[in-house]
Amino acid sequence: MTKQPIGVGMVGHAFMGRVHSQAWRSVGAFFDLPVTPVLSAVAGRSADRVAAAAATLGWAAAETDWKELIRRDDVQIVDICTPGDTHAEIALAALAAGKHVICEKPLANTVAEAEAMAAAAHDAAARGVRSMVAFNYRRVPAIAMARRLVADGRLGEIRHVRAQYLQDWIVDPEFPLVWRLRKERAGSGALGDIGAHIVDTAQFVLGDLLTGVSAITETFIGERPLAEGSAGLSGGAGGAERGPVTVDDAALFLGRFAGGALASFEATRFASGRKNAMRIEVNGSLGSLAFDFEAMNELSFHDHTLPAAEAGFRRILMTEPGHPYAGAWWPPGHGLGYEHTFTHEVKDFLEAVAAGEDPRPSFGDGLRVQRVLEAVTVSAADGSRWTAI
Ligand code: 4PW
Repeated sequence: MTKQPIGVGMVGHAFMGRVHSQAWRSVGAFFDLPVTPVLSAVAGRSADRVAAAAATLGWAAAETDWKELIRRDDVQIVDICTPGDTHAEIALAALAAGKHVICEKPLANTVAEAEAMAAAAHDAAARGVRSMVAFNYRRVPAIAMARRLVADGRLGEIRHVRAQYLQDWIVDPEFPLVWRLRKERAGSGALGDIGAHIVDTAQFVLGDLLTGVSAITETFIGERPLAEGSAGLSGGAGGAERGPVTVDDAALFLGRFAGGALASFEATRFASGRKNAMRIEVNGSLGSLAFDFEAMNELSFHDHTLPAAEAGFRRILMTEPGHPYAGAWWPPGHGLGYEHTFTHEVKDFLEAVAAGEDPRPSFGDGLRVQRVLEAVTVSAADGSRWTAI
């Protein structure tokens, strides 16, 4: 049976645009979807670069103005893969034009922008227009499994959450001042870029919300060489001139969940040797679980109801057909990678759009994360004062 095509238009074609393109291209080959995504057009500021990206990444057309992309009749979904300073304007315009929107994280650079986006998304949903914020780690099989174990009561009462996101790509003081290190583009540093992921992941796994935080943040390297056309995490050349780093290099905070769990969070780009260690450990009255993205196909689980002599953390390989998403891919033991989390994300998004349902995480979920980020910033600026969310 021929499936209804649905046109996608993507804004931005750097790191996130490349990984989203891969997801849109491959999702229909692995999941039996109610609709078929068509890679209609990609938008970018430079005509040469966006044309090259369209050819390489598989988009049928290229636009140099995202407003033109939104206007296209062959675009029903707008996928926002740009830095945070443009999210609100693009998302609001797309929703107003009746286009479904998937937007990279963090949802926005400020709470005010996120509020406007969540309100517009709420209104649009009443008109059948859907939106989602791209917290892709929810779609790691082990993270989805962790949520399932908590929801099924296998961990009992949740007492502790320990979440970390550790990277090391700016340890070198000569690493250039890329957009992720500039507040006017990124909103914040490690806090919004990677701290947002562990806040969302912890709230997702627990099915609970943070109610307050106490934080410290630090910028270890105050000045860096100005970037010369750098591509983000991979750096690129730095010029002779220097400029100020205007975001945090690291953000650490304590938090309290509504359900009573105590949490600690650590987001840093200065954990030398740690490349993309997105980790979470949850301890409950009946058991514990632990995950590290650097071994993303594994989930560790301790069943505290077993006799002490038999209990202890055991490693579960997340590649069985019964594990979330895993059955669509390879035979047991053959593992998934970073890119699959985005394929799962667009799969869930397309299914929700086709079913006329609101996908999660919603812009409202993104706003709640934004409020946590804001509370962390306020607390850190005020001697770690306890700050309610
Ligand atoms: O979303 C995050 C990015 O902005 C990712 O999870 C990792 O950190 C990879 O790049 C950055």
